[in-house]
Amino acid sequence: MNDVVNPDTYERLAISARDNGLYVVTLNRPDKRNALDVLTIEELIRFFSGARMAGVRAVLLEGAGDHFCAGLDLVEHWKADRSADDFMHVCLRWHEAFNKMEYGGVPIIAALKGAVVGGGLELASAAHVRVIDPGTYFALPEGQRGIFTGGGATIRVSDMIGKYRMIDMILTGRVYQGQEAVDLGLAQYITEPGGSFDKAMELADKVAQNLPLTNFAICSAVSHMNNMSGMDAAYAEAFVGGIVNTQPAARERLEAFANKTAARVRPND
Ligand code: 1HE
Repeated sequence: MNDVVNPDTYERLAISARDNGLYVVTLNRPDKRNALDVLTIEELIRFFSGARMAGVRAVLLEGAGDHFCAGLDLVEHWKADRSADDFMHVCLRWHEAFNKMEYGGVPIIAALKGAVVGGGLELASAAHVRVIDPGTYFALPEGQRGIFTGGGATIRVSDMIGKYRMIDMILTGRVYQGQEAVDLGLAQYITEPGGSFDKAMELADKVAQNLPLTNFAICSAVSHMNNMSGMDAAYAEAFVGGIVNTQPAARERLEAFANKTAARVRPND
């Protein structure tokens, strides 16, 4: 077994293999509400840096216990009494982890519940699809804690809900949940109470059946292209399309369409 997917090599993450190259990655520190300490971030970097080459086709990301993630381990941070230089490096490791997730090419479906706050929201926003239930709530309590974001909220949360809503969240501690959170863009799906894991599993299972190179393009190229000018993005898209849309593995699927054996796209019931 590739060490990257060997559950015995992790302390903060529980890793479990399902069918079709689908893996469930669980933040496994429920007694601390899955607060992100240095070790958790290092383990996220290790898993997501090696996932694709280890054959991972999709990841369902969740938290153990009642909450997805309480954000930065405030107790560790307080005890360490870090210098500015030290904390800048902590933030850079967070960026390393979350960039590996967003740009790594492996689809990540987050099954959210309870608190998704501070760095927990930064982590969730590095996933490609977020599923919530009515009890899931989002907040940026940094303003109240006397600190600031450091794991990409200024980029990804602003991107999801707009700059001024993100500023309001961190300034006032505003909490979003339920359908309103979906309507604003914090999540793409809402389920019945307690249903986020099952829905995320259904989606992850579906996504794992796409061709890996196609998923790689979807889960890296779109983010990269969003950082480019329109002209450069169009050029890059043509390039990626040239490679992905001519992959030998796609021919079977294209042939099935041509032969009328492939499923057609239909409206929802
Ligand atoms: C923690 C943390 C944490 C819980 N760091 N230990 N994040 C926050 O400001 C959120 C802080 N946490 C909370 O508001 C609440 O804990 C929860 C809403 C998430 C959950 O409430 P509850 O009542 O279920 O749990 P609790 O009793 O508050 O906490 C249970 C334990 O988890 C307790 O430890 P214990 O040893 O006393 O049992 C808590 O100390 C521990 N715990 N959250 C450390 N965050 C790169 S910059 C990112 C900046 C941020 O992320 S700021 C946002 C920080």
